[in-house]
Amino acid sequence: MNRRDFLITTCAAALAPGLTLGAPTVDLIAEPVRAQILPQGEPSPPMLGFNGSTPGPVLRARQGEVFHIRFLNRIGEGSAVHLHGLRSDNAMDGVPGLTQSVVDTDAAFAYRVQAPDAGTFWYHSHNRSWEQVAKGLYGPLIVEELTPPDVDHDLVVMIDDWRLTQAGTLAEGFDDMHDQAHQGRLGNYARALVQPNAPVRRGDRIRLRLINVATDRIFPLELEGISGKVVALDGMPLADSQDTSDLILAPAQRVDIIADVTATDQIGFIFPTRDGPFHLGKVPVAGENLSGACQISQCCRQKRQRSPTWPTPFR
Ligand SMILES: [Cu+2]
Repeated sequence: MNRRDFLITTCAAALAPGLTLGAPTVDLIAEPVRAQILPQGEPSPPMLGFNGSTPGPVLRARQGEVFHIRFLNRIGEGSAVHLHGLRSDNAMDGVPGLTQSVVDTDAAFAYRVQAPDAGTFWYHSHNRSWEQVAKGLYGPLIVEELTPPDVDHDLVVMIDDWRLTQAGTLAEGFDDMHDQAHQGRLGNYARALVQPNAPVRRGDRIRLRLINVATDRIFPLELEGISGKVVALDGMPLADSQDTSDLILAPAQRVDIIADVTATDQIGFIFPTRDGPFHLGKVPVAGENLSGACQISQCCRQKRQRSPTWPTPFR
């Protein structure tokens, strides 16, 4: 993270709209894309994505439901889709050379999955992943509880870093031996991408689904503007919720938080660095939820029936 990166003001960036899984089959098309990971007005480098964007669309399934994904590979080399963290039939786990053959370019593969567990997962290429994931072949996979916790917003937050050139394109050299000897490729620019990209209100209760999709970077993370608890880690519910301080997300890790919005302007996702706090992204806050605000100020007009304890969201 250099000084120039630190000084770049992050702007709100959206993930692609969601796709509901189930019947009928959903098409997931891996293809070259251009991505505005830098602020508006800066270059949008050529990358890889699903259905026209990186990250790919938020895939949402219901716990226990069977869903079908038709993967179409148009990236110009072999690939496959791994459903990270999800218990599934081995043949549907998307790991070329282990659970299936690589899907050649212009070929397709049909995934049929039944998701036994609710939680926050993600999908990504599992072929030459140090390059294909670093170029953007990933997206969120959400399995919703049959009775989801009572929240006003369910927000997916994907955190990544990229190694960019001064011209704002992705640096080449993915097979660099120096990187591989040092456990992988660290980026020099990082962001948190939020979906949906819409304001919340002070007093709203939100669920945050944080996903670290970086191939190599461990993110310590500070959250501004909310008060709540960690309720699940890596798609697994916690028997006892935990504080949201001292969060650390290693590559591929997920953290689910249920919290009330205390800020009046924005929720901030802060990456503390030796050079100071780096603002990865934000959720704008506009207006006030008076029923929700009583969770904070104990003064309420239209008190909503809500559990006084932090709900455990799974099973
Ligand atoms: Cu994975």
